Amino acid sequence: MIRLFARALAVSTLALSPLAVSAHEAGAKPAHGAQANAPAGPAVTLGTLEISGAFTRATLPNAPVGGGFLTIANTGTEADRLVSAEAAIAKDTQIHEMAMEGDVMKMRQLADGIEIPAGETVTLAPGGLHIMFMGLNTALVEGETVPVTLTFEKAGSVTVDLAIGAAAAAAPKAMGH
Ligand SMILES: [Cu+2]
Repeated sequence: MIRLFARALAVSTLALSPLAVSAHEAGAKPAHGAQANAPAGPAVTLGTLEISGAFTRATLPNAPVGGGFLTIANTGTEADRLVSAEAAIAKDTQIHEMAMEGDVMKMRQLADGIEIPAGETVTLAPGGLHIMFMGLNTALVEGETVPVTLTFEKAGSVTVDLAIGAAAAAAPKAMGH
């Protein structure tokens, strides 16, 4: 068992660029119980969208990338779409997903963004959908917050404060709802 697990880790590490591994390492590990829950930024309402549980993780001073996580509930009767994200902390902010391709965990940019179906809730969380900060200008310090502007196809734009949790923080407890 242990040997199989070690091999799976090695394979997934190879499949990702070295930059990506540092940001996603904790999310890709199944050792969920060992992680502390992250604090969450204040919930924000934009039209029929409710955005909550926004957090990111502390990084080392020269870390090249970081991930942003939050929950978007669409209480309306029409689908919307998260089309882009912007943050001053990074040279480029993208929308990504991590997914298994065969036995390998891979990350890719979602050029069309993420659909938020009517009446549904979409969660961006470690190991799955996420906002990716490429080329961090600054270290992310636990206890501080990071403003990120989200743009939706119909609802427009809103700025959300991501609470910075511990380096290996799991999703805030409230995200399970
Ligand atoms: Cu990513």
